[in-house]
Amino acid sequence: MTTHSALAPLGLPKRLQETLEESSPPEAHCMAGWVLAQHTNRYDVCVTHGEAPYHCSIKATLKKAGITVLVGDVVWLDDMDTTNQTARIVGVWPRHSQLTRPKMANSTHVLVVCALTQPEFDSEQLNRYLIHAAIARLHVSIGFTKQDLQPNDALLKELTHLYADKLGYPVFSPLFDKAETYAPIAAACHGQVSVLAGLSGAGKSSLLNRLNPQLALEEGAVSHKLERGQHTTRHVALLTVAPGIIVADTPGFSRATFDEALPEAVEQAFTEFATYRAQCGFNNCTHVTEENCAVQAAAQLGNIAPERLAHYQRFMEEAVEGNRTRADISDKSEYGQKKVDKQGGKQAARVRLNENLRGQSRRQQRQAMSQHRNQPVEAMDEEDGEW
Ligand SMILES: Nc1nc2c(ncn2[C@@H]2O[C@H](COP(=O)(O)OP(=O)(O)OP(=O)(O)O)[C@@H](O)[C@H]2O)c(=O)[nH]1
Ligand SMILES: [Mg+2]
Ligand SMILES: [Zn+2]
Repeated sequence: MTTHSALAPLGLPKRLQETLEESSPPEAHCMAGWVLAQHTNRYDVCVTHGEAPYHCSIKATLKKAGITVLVGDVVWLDDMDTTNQTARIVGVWPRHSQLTRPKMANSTHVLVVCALTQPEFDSEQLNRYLIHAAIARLHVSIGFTKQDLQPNDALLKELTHLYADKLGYPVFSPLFDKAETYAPIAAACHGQVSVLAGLSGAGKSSLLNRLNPQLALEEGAVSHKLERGQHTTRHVALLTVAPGIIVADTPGFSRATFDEALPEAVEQAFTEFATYRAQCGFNNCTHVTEENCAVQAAAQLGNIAPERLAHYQRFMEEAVEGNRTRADISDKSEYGQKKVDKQGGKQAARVRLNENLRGQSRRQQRQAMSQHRNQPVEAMDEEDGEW
């Protein structure tokens, strides 16, 4: 048995499995493991499918170098103590994907869980999760929960029309008391490494409990007064829900901003703009204040949902502002400003991106590149306080 073949039955994403098979450990005795859960500075790492995970710390030099470990990472383990089931993470494999909201490495699919009520339906939050997933280039589906608590189904119809019929997302709306209505969600998650995203109280853990009651994940009541969940799930954890169905339950969160995203990545993630952007007056139009903007015109005619355009403009503002304030961006002054060219004509805001790295934030790009070269990277913020 090789150091990593024991992980195969776990269901690692295929591309990651292939990378592992081509790789060799830093020391011959190191074992590969998959990070299943994070508890502040401790990680549960699975080395052999079906066996208890190792409780792991991170090697100090990795920490010093600012290398982060996320749930979903494949890591090299050293100092394995089989009596106490502990080990030390001494290396992290380059990620095939990285989602910042929620934080997760190597997932392939995001299931956005969105309540129609309790907590109150919030289309901006929904779009925030969808756009974050699109920027990370992951498959995305939407699960609308609590339709049994919603007195009429007009909202669900309207949402299905927009998100499924017009935007093409797989949309699920299971009935809480009918377990069989959750089967299409199981089918969508099969063969993927999925991660749930949604507000606290949206019904993420309950959805997994419906898929497999044996998981017995804790569910929290939604406060009627505040219409808010109680942050019942505290940590990201990868769970085998059924054979071939691996899903990360995550803590609910609302602060899914775009200050770390690249403006062009935000623009590209609104796929409904694709038909129109070529007809904009400026070939680098940002669809915010420019004249002769075909995207804004399409929204006025109702061909693009006006609310989606409004959300796009808000997200774009966050991305532009985030880029502007980052010291390491040389062309920051070009974002979000109208420029005048040599002939005196107006030119729209310029948004530049390295084609190969489009879709990732600069920090993610640096981390990915540095990990490939085994070089230190800038530490990522620890945002655990939010959860
Ligand atoms: N009636 C009804 N209740 C639901 C539905 N989905 C979830 N709930 C309830 O909503 C509450 C919150 O559900 P959770 O699964 O804990 O929500 P969560 O998204 O995991 O929340 P956090 O862990 O705080 O992020 C629980 O009391 C669930 O039983 C649904 O479709 N219908
Ligand atoms: Mg939960
Ligand atoms: Zn435009």
